[in-house]
Amino acid sequence: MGFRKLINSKKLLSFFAAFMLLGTNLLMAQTEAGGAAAGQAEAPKVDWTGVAYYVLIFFLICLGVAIVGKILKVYDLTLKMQGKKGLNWNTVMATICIVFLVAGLYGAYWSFTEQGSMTLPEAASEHGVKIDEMFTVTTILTMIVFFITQILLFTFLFRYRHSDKRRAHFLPHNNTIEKVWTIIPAIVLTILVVFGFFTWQKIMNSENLKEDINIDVTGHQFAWELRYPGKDGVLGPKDYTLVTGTNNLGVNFKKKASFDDLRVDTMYIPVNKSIRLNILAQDVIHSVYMPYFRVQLNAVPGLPTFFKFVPTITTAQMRSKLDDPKFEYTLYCNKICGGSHYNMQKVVRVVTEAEYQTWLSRQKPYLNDALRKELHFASANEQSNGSTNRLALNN
Ligand SMILES: [Cu+2]
Repeated sequence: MGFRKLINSKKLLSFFAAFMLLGTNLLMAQTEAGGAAAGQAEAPKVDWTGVAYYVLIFFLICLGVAIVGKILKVYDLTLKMQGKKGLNWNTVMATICIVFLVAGLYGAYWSFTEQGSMTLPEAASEHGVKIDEMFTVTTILTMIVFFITQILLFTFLFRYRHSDKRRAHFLPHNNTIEKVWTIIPAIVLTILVVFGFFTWQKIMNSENLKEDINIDVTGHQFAWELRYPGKDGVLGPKDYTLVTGTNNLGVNFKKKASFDDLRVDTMYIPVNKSIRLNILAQDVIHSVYMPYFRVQLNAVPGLPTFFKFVPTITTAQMRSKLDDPKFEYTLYCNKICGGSHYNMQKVVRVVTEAEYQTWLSRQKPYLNDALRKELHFASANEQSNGSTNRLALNN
């Protein structure tokens, strides 16, 4: 069979489409099950023997359908040879439609129960709960429409199958029907969009408050750099022309606010406090993604963005909720930003205020000895003697 013939074959194409649909569904369900069994830390494994088994079942079902079709065809021919009327293929097709409806509705139910938990984990932030509510309302509404339309479509196909005794009614145009199916979806969609708009405005239109904890998150190929303000609570300014191997964020140390800034490895954040992430990128577009907090915002070079959120569940509480002592919140990059993109992960720990303060007091300043040397600053000893501002600004 030539290639052109192959891709023009409707049977082959529909077979392939059905196979891909079922295959991806099964693979996703298995990956999820594997991941749940292996725990969060290990990569989910795909059980290929299981997949082969399901592929075989799929082929057997197809074979079964083909055999039933052939038997019906032979039965039809036998009836005709005996001078009888033969099979009513319209009734056969209409019955298949009902079978398809029942199987399809069960498939939708199966997909929800097997893969529903894969959508998003429990929200661990204030605005996350609101986002989830919006998702739930939208899903419920669309599912109601889905079930009603599918049931009507296939039942009508069955009920009004061709019959020699009945004439079809020709309906060229009906304004009432047009109005109903234009106005009702328009109202529903407007309500959804308006509620979405208010929720979005509430999340994004957040004022900057003094008590916000400012954290600088800078993405570069391939890591996230975290910078916390020191005792003054203010992050020092940055300038890309100051970027060097040691000062890889380009912090401007001519400004006093920069002196006590801290460079940290793990993002510690206190529970129930407002966190402001200042999101930056140094090379290509990255994206800050923290699924548990429903936080995702692009990190665009030259275009600083920020996102404010309030974490509500500590890491310890989430560990006991999930019954997983190794659980960690994670900050990912979810833009495919290059070869080692997967490396862009940071552990995020939500802790109590007291734990946060203890951790903060142990962090090292960004301005380390190597940086002092590079910038020709006064030595570390002199610094601790109180000569903080005695700088040789000749860099
Ligand atoms: Cu990235």
